Amino acid sequence: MYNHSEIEQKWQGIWARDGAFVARSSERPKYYVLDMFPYPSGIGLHVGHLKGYVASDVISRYKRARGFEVLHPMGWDSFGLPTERQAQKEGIRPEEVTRRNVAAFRKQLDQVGLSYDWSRELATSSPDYYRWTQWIFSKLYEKGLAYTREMTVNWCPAMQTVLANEEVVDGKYVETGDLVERRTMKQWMLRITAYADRLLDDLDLIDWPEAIKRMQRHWIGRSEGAQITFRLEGRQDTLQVFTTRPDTLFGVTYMVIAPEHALIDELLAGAEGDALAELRAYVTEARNRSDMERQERAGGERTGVPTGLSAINPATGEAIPVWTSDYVLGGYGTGAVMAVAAHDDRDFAFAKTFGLPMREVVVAAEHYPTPQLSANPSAAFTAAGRCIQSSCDGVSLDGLQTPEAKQAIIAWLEKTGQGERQVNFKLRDWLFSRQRYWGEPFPVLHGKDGELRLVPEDALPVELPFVELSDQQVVDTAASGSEPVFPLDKAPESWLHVNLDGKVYRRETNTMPQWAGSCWYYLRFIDPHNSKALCDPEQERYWMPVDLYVGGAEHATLHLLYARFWHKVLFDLGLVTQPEPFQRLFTQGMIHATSYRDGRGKYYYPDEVEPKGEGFVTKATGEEVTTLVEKMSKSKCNGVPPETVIEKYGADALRLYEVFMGPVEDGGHWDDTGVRGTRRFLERLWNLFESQSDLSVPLAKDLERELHRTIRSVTSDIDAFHLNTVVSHFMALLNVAAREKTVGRAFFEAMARMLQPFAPHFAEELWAALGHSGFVFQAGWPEFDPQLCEASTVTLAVQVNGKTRGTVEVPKGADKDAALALAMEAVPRLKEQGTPVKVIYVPGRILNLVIKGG
Ligand code: ANZ
Repeated sequence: MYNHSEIEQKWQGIWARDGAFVARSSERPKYYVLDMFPYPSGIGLHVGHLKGYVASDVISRYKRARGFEVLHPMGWDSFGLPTERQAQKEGIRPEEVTRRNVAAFRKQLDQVGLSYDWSRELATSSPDYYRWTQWIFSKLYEKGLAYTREMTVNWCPAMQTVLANEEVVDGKYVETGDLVERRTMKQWMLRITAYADRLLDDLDLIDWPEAIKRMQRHWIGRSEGAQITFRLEGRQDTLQVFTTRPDTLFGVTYMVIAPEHALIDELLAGAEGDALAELRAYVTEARNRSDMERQERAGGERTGVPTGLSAINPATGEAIPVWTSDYVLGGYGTGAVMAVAAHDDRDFAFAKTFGLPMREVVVAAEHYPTPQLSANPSAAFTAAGRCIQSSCDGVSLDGLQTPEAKQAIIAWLEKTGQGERQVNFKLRDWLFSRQRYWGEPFPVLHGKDGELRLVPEDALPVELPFVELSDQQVVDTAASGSEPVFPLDKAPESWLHVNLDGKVYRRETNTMPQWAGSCWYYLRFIDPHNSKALCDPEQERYWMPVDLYVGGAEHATLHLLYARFWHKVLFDLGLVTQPEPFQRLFTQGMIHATSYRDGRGKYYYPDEVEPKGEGFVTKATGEEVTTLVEKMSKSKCNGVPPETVIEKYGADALRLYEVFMGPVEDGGHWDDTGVRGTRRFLERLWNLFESQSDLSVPLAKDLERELHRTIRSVTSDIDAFHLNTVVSHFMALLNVAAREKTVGRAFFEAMARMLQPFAPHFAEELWAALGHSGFVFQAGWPEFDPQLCEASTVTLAVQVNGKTRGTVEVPKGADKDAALALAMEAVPRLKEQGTPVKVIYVPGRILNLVIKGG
């Protein structure tokens, strides 16, 4: 009987005792497999989280068996808001919450038999680690890539912190529904935009899913166009716009500026009484909406008001009105657009709403030169085409195709000093400060005179000071007009004030966002205990880049872009030798599971419901519940904790099921009966082994062939990352073996070696039972013999005058005469019928004989 608990605990103990998975740089080729390290939350892991961890472990173990030096580390992304909230709720310190959650996560992971090198464990919240996060920040600052700026930010009074744009919908914090205000505050920014081009171009160097690359390209959002200057009527200053369609300049009939535009502040400041009351009211309201919301609304109803200003179209000399509307974003381009209602959807909708004029200046190439112009078009023509109505004294675009027209007008604008070619990016600089306690302090000092200076390198880390739990919240003093007081503002004086070179400085009291620690952890894993450098250059050369990075697709733009940015900065500093950190990326799909919900939206655990009729009812009240298939999560009561599965079926059965369920990138549907299936497979294999009395027998031909074929397909499937099909190959092979009376050791040895990445405890136990000392993962990967994979004979159907009379085994590649001779011998009473007058032979399939009177 296969006793999984005993066997699994035994091998986990031995692996740990022997440091079996400790990685060392050597002469051998390396392979670095990295999981996105978890945030140790209080909720713990469910089986859905394990899918990626199991997949990366399979690859790590496989690569070790193939002779690679494998680095497969694990650690904790342990700074962050949820821990802080948990600490507040329970009245214990965040350090304590972190310790507890890390211990719980570690226990969960250990039970799964993952082959991590725990000697390299790290946590982003430990001073040894964040010392180097601060050090990298210092380098960013020295290079001018970190700066402070007054910013309009999303301030959530309930959470007492600034939120990212992505976290705000309809003016509320998505997680809690709390109202969010727009506020101006001084913030730390990182100049990621300086790397926009390289972040875009270098995507070509890496082997990532196309979908993720596309998201990054979109996020970076490079667009080519022109900046054009419009004179303002009766004023000295001008209005700059960024446009991707300078070829439509003759079609500009009005202008729109963002409610944040500096011109508006100027107008309002100069207005007497309530002269511009309507404008003032509009911009006050619009500025309180986040960019996200404003872009989403762009599809719907238009709002806006005229500013009273007029601009001059540089091509036509016409005076056109300047409006303000929230569809123009303050932070993109110049915060102003030249509106071409006939050729831009947003401008079209705006013009329709407010009855503004349109002028068509581009037509589809097939309608040129005899376009059908309509005074009242029903939609904007946004495609490329050819220009019409686009001539003035200095330049004519008429008849030109869109790309040529763009070049021509830019050349004219540049010649006349009215504009220039320009590339713009959607990417914004990264808002890098948070007003929280549980994060990295900035290594920055402020002098009374406004001097800003870095904490000297030998004084790093700047440790997070002790602040009473009750003081770890922001005190919002906005009502009284003063700045809010951050948690670190309440640190002891001895921390807050620093005497340096005879001058007194006050420490920066913002903290870094949670993204900071995860920007470079893959480098620290290479050399985690180095106290002189963030990692040793020689180790870096050996281990980098990460060969395989596995994690959730939700990190497509933020973490994966931030980490690439820091890496490139380190590259420019000569601290790393690779331009990109993660050579190959694999994203894991979500695991779904059945959930049960009643009419009021309350969820039930599977053991709280029972089947009735077609559906399910609650055991407690008999009320009907709806069954749904949803993403596995604690809140839906459908999260399956790994420990219950492991206790019942074992970690190996769980691991096999995790990969069997579906392709890593697709996720899959969790179903308990599936684990029972993989468990039964292991039991059958074990029982087959135990039932053998003599392992020295050679393998039956069929089994030998199937074994070699299995090794071949398992090897190529793992190489292609098709892990789910591997388990089916194992099962099919076992079925063939089970048909034999005796099965020799060659089968079990190959099975142990192939199963090792998937069901490692089982494989070690089998390997030891076969009399081997040493680990199976060190025994190498089984080889297949291509010749043994091939069947040596084929079966032909033998027909006489079209009727099947029997079959014959012939060697593969037998010619017509050989096949005929063999058929004559094999098929009863064929010889007696005489020589065929005709023989039709389809190799591998049919031998048809035409026999007179047959
Ligand atoms: C005139 C025009 C005519 C435009 C036309 C488009 C089509 P990307 O960079 O691809 O997003 N735009 C510029 N700044 C803006 C801002 N701050 N807020 C909202 N919209 C802005 O597109 C750039 C285009 O978006 C620019 O080209 C501008 O409209 C608009 F037939 O200018 B276009």
